[in-house]
Amino acid sequence: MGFSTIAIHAGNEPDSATGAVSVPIYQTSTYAQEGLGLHKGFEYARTQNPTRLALEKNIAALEGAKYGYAFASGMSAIDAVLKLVKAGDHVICGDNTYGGTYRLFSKVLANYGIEFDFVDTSDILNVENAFKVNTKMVFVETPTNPVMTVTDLQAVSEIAHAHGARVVCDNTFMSPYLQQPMSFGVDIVVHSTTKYLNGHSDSIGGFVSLNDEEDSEWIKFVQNSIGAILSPFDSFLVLRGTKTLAVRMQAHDKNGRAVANFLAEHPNVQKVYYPGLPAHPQHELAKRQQNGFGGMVAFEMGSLEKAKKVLENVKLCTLAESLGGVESLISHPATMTHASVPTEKRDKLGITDGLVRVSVGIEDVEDIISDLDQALS
Ligand code: P1T
Repeated sequence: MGFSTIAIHAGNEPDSATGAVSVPIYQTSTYAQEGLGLHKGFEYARTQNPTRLALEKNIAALEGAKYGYAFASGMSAIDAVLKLVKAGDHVICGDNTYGGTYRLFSKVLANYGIEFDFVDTSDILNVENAFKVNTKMVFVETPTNPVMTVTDLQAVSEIAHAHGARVVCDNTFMSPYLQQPMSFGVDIVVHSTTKYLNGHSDSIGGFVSLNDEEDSEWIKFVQNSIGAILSPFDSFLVLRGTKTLAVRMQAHDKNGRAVANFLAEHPNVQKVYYPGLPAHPQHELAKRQQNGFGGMVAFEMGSLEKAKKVLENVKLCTLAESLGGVESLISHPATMTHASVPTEKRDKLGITDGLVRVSVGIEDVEDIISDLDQALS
């Protein structure tokens, strides 16, 4: 079956009680049991909820995975995946990830005896050289937030598997429509469903997809034990969102390319970060690995003052954190999404005070471009 058919139908069977075509919001905390140990597979809503279950089947199918679990946020999904490693284990992580991921790893999980090394995974030699005897996981984001560096998922998977380590890919920026990490050997895919999967900037959520049965049982156990579950209402919203994922991503991709090309030609813009541009260092890899380039674009203005002028003069684009919604958002990574990354590290990565990030929405692209144009000039 094709992607859109799966998006619309997987997990979306008519409701068994009423025939409702749209999966109902099962807003309940618990379920009546007919007798001791006699129930319909639902005991308590932290453990099981039919709306969440429908979404779990849906996104797992979109990622080509056997199992899927929905969490209260992207961060709680990532945290659950990191519960697959223990004190004394070593994790290799891309040096540019969402700032919150870096914060979770370096400021929280490092306190529990998990060792992290942050390397530029776009150069496979860095990954190879970072392995230690205790390396159990490689965590990559591709393209990265916000400088859009692309990592070769197949090469990383081959090296990691040769060392007996799992590969985790944060697929938030691409969505399963534009990138299928498991087809390159990735073991676990995580998402902030807050972004493209939900697509309407009205829900916070996260997702873990995987194929290994033992790891899947553990993630399910962690989901229930810690309880960072996605609510029934949010599950409904994301399930509704994924039905239009393909058409939205086509529109984000089209608009993203147009905005990146416009910015690349603009005299006031010093540099554009977008894998769809031939000048991008991993353009060829992105063409091979992705089914498009998406709607995330970052650009360098040269100074905080110039960046500020753009950020404060846009009218259609909204100055806000987050991404992946139908509306265009503009942000300043250094002080917003990546404020928790130390300044020297930010400078090294290119997350300068002059860097501006746009989540290109699906408005009419001429309107987005003319808004950026007037703000730039
Ligand atoms: O916000 P939350 O749903 O917890 O997701 C965290 C997260 C994980 N992974 C990536 C690649 C992300 O971009 C995010 C969240 N990012 C933003 C809020 C942002 O504006 O970049």
